[in-house]
Amino acid sequence: MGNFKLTTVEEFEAATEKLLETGKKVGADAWQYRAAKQTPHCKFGEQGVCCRICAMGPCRITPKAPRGICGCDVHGIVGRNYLKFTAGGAATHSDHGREICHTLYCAKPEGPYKVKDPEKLIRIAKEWGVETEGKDIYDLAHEMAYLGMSEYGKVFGTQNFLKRAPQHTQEIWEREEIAPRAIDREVSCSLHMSHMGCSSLPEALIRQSLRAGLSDGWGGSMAGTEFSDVLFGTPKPIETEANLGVMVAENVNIVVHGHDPSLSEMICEYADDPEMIAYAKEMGAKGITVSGVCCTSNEVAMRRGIPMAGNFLQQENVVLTGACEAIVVDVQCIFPALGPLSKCFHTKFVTTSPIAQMPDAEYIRFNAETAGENAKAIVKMAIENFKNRKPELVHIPDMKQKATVGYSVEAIVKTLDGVANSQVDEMGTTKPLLECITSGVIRGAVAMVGCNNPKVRPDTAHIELMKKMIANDIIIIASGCSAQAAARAGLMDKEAKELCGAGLKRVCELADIPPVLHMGSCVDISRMMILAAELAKDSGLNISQLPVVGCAPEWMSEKAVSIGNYVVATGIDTFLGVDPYVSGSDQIAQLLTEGVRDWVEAAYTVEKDIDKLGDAMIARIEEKRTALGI
Ligand code: MSK
Repeated sequence: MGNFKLTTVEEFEAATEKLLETGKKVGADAWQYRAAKQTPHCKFGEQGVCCRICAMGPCRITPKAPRGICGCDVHGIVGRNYLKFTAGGAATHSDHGREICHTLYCAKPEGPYKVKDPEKLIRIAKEWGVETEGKDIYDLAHEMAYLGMSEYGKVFGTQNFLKRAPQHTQEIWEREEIAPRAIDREVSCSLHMSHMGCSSLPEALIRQSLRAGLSDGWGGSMAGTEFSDVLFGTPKPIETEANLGVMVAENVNIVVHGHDPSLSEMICEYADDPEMIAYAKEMGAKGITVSGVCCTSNEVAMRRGIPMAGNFLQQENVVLTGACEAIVVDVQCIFPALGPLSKCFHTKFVTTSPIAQMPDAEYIRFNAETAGENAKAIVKMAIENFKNRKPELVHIPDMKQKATVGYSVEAIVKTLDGVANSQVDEMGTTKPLLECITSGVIRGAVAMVGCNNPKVRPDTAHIELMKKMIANDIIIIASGCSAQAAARAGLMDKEAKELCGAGLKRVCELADIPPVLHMGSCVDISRMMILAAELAKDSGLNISQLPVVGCAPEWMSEKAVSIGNYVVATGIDTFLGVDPYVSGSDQIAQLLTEGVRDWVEAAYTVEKDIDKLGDAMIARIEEKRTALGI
């Protein structure tokens, strides 16, 4: 095993403690203190039984008051809240996808945005029935971008990407009337249905929750992923590092945070510019280090090997190092706390999107047409801020791990197929992976996704569950903050094969992969759907028969609920470690954990005990194997 050693959660926590001490010296607030002040949480909110969708209330359901003023019962209230939550998540991911389509629409041969994967663009165009022969690649890019944006408001029909699903899955979606139509329509329809005086029937509300989720996973998120690959390149395995120790004390540190690679790609581009590096040296630094937080970090790690400083609950820590010249954000999962926190240090908190504007920030509006100038201005601002550091506050925890990232579906297929030069216009085959699964060398796969949540000891659930799975020969594909937890712990180091059961260890050695495969950001959970679809098609099985489950043990955002809905609606059992505010209605809880199985062949399991959650996932995988006789 050489010098390989996982970084433990205790070590993460010790590093955080030290940073919080720095914070105390400058009067900084932190999520740890705010979480303590916010607990215990409101029970009505936790159970989902508070209704404030009209101005007659707010109403909250108790044994003495079993109905709201309009007469809605607890099941209608919990169901409507769940649907609204889903709509928020679907809208968010999908709007990200729309922005990416717009960036593609602005792509030009002279840049700053170019088409980096023309083969993938042609492949998608053919799928969508668009003529590609003899077309200039930029004309095709603009045509596809326009069509991509049209998916959001298409008048008739369902999402183009649904055809990627196996026939059986498509039939389920049609039969159950959950095949998503226009993406915006599903979000809009969800808000309509959950308006005062519309749906209060649990089945109708949950059915629409699945449909809105599908409009995200097989619509907006898939557009975000696929067209990001066209623009910035389809990820391939690449080496990087993870944890706060990737920040370099002698350098100008720029931290990118958020989700949309249109911004972070440009920041990386200009931070690499010799003119900017020379300027940084002139200002007294040795160079420029860009690192990332949250999903934007996953995006640039997968394509450029940019190191990952941390995940969701580490975002304040990067500022607390005292060595962050600028934290540059776009959209989603950004703490408004970064504004006041940055004021305690020299850090510039730079917001860039009209979608995510916050107090105490420097707002540099970023858009695709002026991306180059905007990125240059931000990098320059960070460099000029280096001289304002307070050396006595600088402390970067000396901890980082090696990670191999960049496992897109294309990369997984190519790596496991061992075909170095497979045809670029084809997906290739998942048969080698299937053989590993059917022979039992690998027992199954878990898609580990989602955030951190102060309700769960941060990262523990992700890391402990992954360790348990790989020890049981279950391979992990990971995305979002779950992927970063794995990378920071060392589970994406190829040496982590030593923690695997004999079967998975052998596969890791033969294919030269880590046991936890980094599949990207939150929108990239659409990659997992494509992988499941390909596995089903190549095996002749239904997706729900595959020994594959999804898991979000520390989730917190609306997006995560939307994701959960599309993963379940795709036929994949999904395991949650945090309750989605539905415990107040036994009918809604029953539907989500059992009832939807009759519609889509999968359902949720909610279990807060991490050990039991892991056991339940293994049991489900083994159940599916037994049913297949393998
Ligand atoms: S960033 S949604 S905290 S995974 Fe995509 Fe992480 Fe969750 Fe945000």
